[in-house]
Amino acid sequence: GLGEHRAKAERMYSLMDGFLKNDPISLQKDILHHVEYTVARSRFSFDDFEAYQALAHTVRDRLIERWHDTHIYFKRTKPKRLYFLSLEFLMGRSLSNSVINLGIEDQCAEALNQLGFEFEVVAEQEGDAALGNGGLARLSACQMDSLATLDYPAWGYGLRYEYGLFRQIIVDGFQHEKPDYWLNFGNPWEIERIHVTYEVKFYGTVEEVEMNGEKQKVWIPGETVEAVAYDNPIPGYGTRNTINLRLWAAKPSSKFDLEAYNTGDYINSVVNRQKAETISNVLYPDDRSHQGKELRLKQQYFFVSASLQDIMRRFKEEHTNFDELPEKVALHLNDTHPSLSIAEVMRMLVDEEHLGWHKAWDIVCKIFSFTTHTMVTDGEKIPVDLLESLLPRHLEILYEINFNFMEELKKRIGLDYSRLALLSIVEEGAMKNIRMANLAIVCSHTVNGVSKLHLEKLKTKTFKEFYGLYPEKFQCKTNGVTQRRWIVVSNPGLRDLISKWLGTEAWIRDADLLSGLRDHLDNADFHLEWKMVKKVNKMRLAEYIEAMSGVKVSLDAMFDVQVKRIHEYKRQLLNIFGIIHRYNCLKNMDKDSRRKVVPRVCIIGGKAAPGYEIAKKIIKLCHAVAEKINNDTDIGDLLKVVFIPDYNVSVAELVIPGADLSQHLSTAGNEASGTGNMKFLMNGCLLLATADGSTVEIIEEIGEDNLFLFGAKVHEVEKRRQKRLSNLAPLQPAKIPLHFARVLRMVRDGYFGHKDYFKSLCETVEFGFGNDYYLLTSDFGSYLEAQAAADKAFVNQDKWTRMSILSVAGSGRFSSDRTIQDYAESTWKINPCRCPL
Ligand code: RUG
Repeated sequence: GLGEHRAKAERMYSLMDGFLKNDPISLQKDILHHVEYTVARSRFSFDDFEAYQALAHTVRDRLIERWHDTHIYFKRTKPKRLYFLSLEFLMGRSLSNSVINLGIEDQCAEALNQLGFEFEVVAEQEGDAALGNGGLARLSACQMDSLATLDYPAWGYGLRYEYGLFRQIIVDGFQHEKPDYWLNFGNPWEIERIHVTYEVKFYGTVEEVEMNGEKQKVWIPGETVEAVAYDNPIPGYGTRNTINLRLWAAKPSSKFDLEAYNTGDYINSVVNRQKAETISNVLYPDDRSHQGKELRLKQQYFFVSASLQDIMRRFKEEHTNFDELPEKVALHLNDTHPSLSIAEVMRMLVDEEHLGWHKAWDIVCKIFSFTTHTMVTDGEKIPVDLLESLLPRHLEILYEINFNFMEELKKRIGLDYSRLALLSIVEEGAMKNIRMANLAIVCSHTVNGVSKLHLEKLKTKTFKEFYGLYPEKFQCKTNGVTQRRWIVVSNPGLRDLISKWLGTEAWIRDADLLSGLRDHLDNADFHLEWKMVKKVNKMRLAEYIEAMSGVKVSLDAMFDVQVKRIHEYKRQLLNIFGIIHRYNCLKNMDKDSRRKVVPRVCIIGGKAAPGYEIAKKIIKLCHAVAEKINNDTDIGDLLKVVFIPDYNVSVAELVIPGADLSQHLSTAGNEASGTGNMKFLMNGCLLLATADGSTVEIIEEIGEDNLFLFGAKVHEVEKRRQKRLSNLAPLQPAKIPLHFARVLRMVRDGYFGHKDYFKSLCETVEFGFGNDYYLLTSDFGSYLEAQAAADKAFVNQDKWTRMSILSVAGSGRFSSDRTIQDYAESTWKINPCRCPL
């Protein structure tokens, strides 16, 4: 009985010698143990990489301990749980983040030191886990950190791609993509759960059978694949809570295809089985469109099906009645990618649990919430014929959901067919599609935008019709980033400085406390230390730049950075045109004027989706311009241009703290939120930006005077586009700003070489061709003015430092802790569940 169980537990506990200890000696012992028995190297001879592996396993042991305790505690207390479904997580490196969140960074550093290693060097050995494209995926990672830190009973679910986001190689200025087989050297941060597997089915037919006197639909699948769980512990900061990110990998089903084997087609049947593994092989490298690809749909369903089987199993272990599901389970759709979950839960409840349709639908509508991350109106769609073959039962369910929705709508709005067509989940036409966003909105109790501006656009444009129907569903959850990763891990100098002047480290859990920095705004010592921290970070970045590109840069120059995915709407081209203009100005200056110029290092980095030709041309142009300018001895240190290859999370951790100025140039109304702006803000870097996405809210916090704002506002953008289009004849050359025309002509006429190659790039901003959809022409003047204002401010270092301090002091609102708390309270309705020590 119970006594026996307790006695057994106590004996096991005494055998285990209590919890693992975190003093430097115990850590050293554990590191050496792992060198010898996990890495299988001699403890008398191991290198930095092996030291990393051994330390990672040492930390992992501690993570597992807390992770077990957290799960036992959750199991015992049975709180309502959040399941965060996302097809992408950009976790980056784990070592530094883990030791900081576990509170053992000094002890680990000392342990390594005594063994003759340096923590920073050892940590550098780790590769990035890049299971995502960009903003959305890194946001998921930040939010997992906040969920753990704030003690929420949450799990993340995603896919364990074997090839993460491609590695960007630059050859002769052109982007090439190399596969990122990130698991080559093993991954100590995951735990393979060979016993946690689920069958995921595809294809086949649907049949109707009689069951207990009632007609019932039965799906007879044609292919079965196995999903295996890989668990990734996510430690909170300042808490024992360590939550789980469960990623699924595809394996061939363990069931034999007996017929194929028996007919002697052994080789082919093994090859076919092996094909199953391809489902989770590779991440799609485009963050904007995945339309109509069968493998992508397979990935989505594979992930959805495995996650929901796991979630339902856990629910059924603890509860007996599905009526309790909404009180115990919150399912969050991170963008439309996991929206098939809706059809899958309906299928499970109706076909497998035999609940009536209406009861199942009632439950489903209470458990889902949805966040959209895009400004694009024409969202994700799945072709009906693809669904019909891959998931025939789900298609039927989607049709039924839509039929009921349309019937309900007709009662509400009458037979207004054009409105009905807009709202329908099924898009009619030559190619019939399922509109994933419409599905998610109809079924979710909450539809979240990722900034105020984004929500406004959702309400007034993208989902205007839906907003009219369900105004209460639409909410704003402005994005945030975790200060643990973006200050504590990446900028230790700033961390120490902030803690010293605030007299506390409490801001690491409560970012609002950063506002206390304003109290020292005029303190000369504080200014001095602040500038020193930036200088050290700039040195680090300068060394990296030299190592990567061979370009030597001056630390006195303003480090001006634009790092993000390459997209026309993000307007890296505007930046490059600005650089060319600056170069022209310098060339025309006399010696005296040149002496007054603020030297600049213009740093650009980012990946272009492999099939996105114009984005790839932007990268090439950046290199061509850099080559010209950097080799012009007449210009010297006054202007340098650097492209940082293979921009990823760990590169960001180096670049962001070293930046003086950062550029966020999206044409207003195109960036749903942006999170890079928040990371730079937290690192005391001034922003040069348009009033787009979350920048509008940054302005609310720090005031217009503390950043360099430019460009058309959202309400002006549409007018300018209309005006431009009404000029049916190509715009008169006289109407194109002179500076812009000159820069464009230089590129078009081959001043930077590759005249033919850049032709189509130039045409994107030319009238009569691409028509300058993103309004570079009309924003160029105000962009140059903002740049001039930045130069002017930089000359006055006192003013600049004040602006920098005010940026960090105003960044508290952009912590993902604030976002997550808001989601927890108003959307998911979950409570903290803190595991006791
Ligand atoms: O482009 C958006 C960013 O504006 C946003 O900050 C980020 C996180 O919400 O998500 C990005 N995003 C959007 N990434 N993928 C998509 C496609 O839906």
